[in-house]
Amino acid sequence: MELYFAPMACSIATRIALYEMGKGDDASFHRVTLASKTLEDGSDYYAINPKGQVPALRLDNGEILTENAAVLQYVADLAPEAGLAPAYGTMERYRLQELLNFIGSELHQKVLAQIFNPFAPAEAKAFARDEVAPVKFAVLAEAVKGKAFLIGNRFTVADAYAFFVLSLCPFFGIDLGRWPSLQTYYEGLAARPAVARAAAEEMALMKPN
Ligand SMILES: N[C@@H](CCC(=O)N[C@@H](CS)C(=O)NCC(=O)O)C(=O)O
Repeated sequence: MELYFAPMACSIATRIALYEMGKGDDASFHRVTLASKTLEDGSDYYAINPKGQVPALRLDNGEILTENAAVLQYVADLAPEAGLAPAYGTMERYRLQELLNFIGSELHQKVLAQIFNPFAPAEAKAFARDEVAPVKFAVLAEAVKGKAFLIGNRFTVADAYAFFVLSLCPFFGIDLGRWPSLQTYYEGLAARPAVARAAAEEMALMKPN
């Protein structure tokens, strides 16, 4: 299994999932430079993933799987005993899919990706930060009120994806302090050894040599 990632991009959720499951050593990690769509050897990343985005996961049979919601569930299902995704066919599994889609489409793409996009006009960024974010993040804040995890009392891949989104907020002008439940939830996730390890490793890759 090979994970194509960019440091501190949403692909960190898959790294976190692998570490949580104790399967970090079963994967190799290939760094992608998203600006140039190249790998470290200079080769064309579009040849791996025509979408030019991370994450992409090369499975042991050579197939490439993309899209966070699919990649995270695939990885979680490699070790069901780790509990990173509720069992297929259960209502909780649909809740997981509901959350992965909400985090991906509403928080990641409609808010963070807009603020991050260097080509987005200032008005679009301000709208995402000041109008959309408060409404969408309030939903997540409500979902974790008095809880350490989004689903039941176990860490799932939805928490891994939420960690990515929340970790960017302070850099994108979104103050988590306005939602105490989100702040507490985020701090709890950040303190998990697997999450802290993934974040430390990827932060180190962002430092200029
Ligand atoms: N729909 C994709 C979106 C993934 C995504 O937005 N990845 C970002 C990094 S966090 C990316 O690769 N951006 C570069 C680009 O879109 O060209 C998914 O859910 O996996």
